[in-house]
Amino acid sequence: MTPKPLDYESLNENVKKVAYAVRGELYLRAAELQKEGKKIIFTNVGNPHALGQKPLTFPRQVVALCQAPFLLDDPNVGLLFPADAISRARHYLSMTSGGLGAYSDSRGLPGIRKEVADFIGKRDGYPSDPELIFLTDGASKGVMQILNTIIRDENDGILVPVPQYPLYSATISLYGGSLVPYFLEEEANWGLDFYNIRQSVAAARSRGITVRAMVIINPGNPTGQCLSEANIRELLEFCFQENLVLLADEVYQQNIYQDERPFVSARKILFDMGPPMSKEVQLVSFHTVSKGYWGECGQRGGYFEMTNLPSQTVDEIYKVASISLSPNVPGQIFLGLMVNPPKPGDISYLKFVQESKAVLESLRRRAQIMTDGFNSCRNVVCNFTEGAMYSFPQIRLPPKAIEAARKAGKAPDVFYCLGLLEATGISTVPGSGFGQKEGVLHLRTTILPAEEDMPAIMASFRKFNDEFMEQYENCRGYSRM
Ligand code: DCS
Repeated sequence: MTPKPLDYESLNENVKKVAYAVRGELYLRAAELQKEGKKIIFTNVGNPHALGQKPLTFPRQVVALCQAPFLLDDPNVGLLFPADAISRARHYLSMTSGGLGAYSDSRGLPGIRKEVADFIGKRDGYPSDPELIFLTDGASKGVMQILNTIIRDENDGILVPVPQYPLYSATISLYGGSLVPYFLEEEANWGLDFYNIRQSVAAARSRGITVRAMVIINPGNPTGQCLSEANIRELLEFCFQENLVLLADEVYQQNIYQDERPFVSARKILFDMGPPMSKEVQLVSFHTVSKGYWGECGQRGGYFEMTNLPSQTVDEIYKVASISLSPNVPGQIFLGLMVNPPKPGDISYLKFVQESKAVLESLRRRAQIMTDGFNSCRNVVCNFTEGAMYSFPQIRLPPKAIEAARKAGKAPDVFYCLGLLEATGISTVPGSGFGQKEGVLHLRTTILPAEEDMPAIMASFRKFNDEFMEQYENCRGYSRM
């Protein structure tokens, strides 16, 4: 019988090929266990509010007023909302043509794109052009749109760090391109090794792949490293020499937990380098309201900024964005608030600073508790989470555990993570979901559980790990060569 168009066997093969581990087998099992009444600690997704982080007051006040503009006409509005929230809500509403219920321009509201440009200009010390900034439903949609614009067929290659956040591998599969991996060096704190990157490019070229773009995630997901300025400079030189567009995923730019390497954008370093590079290297940078001390994942606000792209290309990207009509408008307002928060002297300033600092300082302490906790466990080693929201410990499994996994028909890291989930309710993502060197096993957890729950979570992890190692350990050594 001829299959129908939406029968599984006749689907687009690219759709079937997509793998996205953050909501994969482990997540599905965790959801099942939760339904059966087991308490699950969802550390598989960087979703801060789901783990109890409270929203910042000021942005929610502004968006509440934008959503319910009749409150602005209520004589008691001043009793419920501070004057700066009221005036900011009026400011954003005046940018729309009909409030939050109306589509905006497909690139986003011009007034908010201007606020983003001001933020970038101030951050980098080089002015930014709002015409080259597009607002998106979270950074994901921007990344997908740019990859779609770059990938022509399976011979187009995208250099992606390994381990990587699977948005990249999944989207490259979906659009039918080729992922060209470059390994981050765990022993060098997940830094870049250009010898190895050049080898990856040469190997891809020998297979007939045209390498067209390079992705960096800084600070890293799942690896948590903050790249040094020197590393980024070298990376930009590499893109210049090899004619690659750099896709700079900088969504964790506020999440920094060490003082030696503050966040510096790829764009700033590119402009610092001056011509010819500053005029030649094509760069697209991504940011979001989902991370930082905002953690407003559900609002779906993000942007990308394009540097050195010709106007004809920008027009094509605009045309494709127009197919979806408009990014969601409340998300755009969150983005406006993120790039233009209360200033010293504003009524809401002190409260805003207090709330945002408390989130970041707690994340910094949690990063330390987690790293120390993992490093105190048998057969576990873990680099310090310098930034972002994750810990990515290496788990050295005894050969007997690997054998048991093989018998169970599971990858060894999946086997370990499933055991952890069943025993403790801690829902993690196996390292294989992000890519890892052959025979070296990891898991990823977020550092997001509430600080007061952290010691108990780490104790429960340690207990599981001790028992697991006890069960499978023998004298023949570990999985790592
Ligand atoms: N880029 C990176 C590196 C990310 O980690 C994420 C989300 C995104 C982009 C997309 O974010 P938004 O679309 O929400 O802006 N990180 C996922 C993760 O690893 N866990 O949770 C979400």
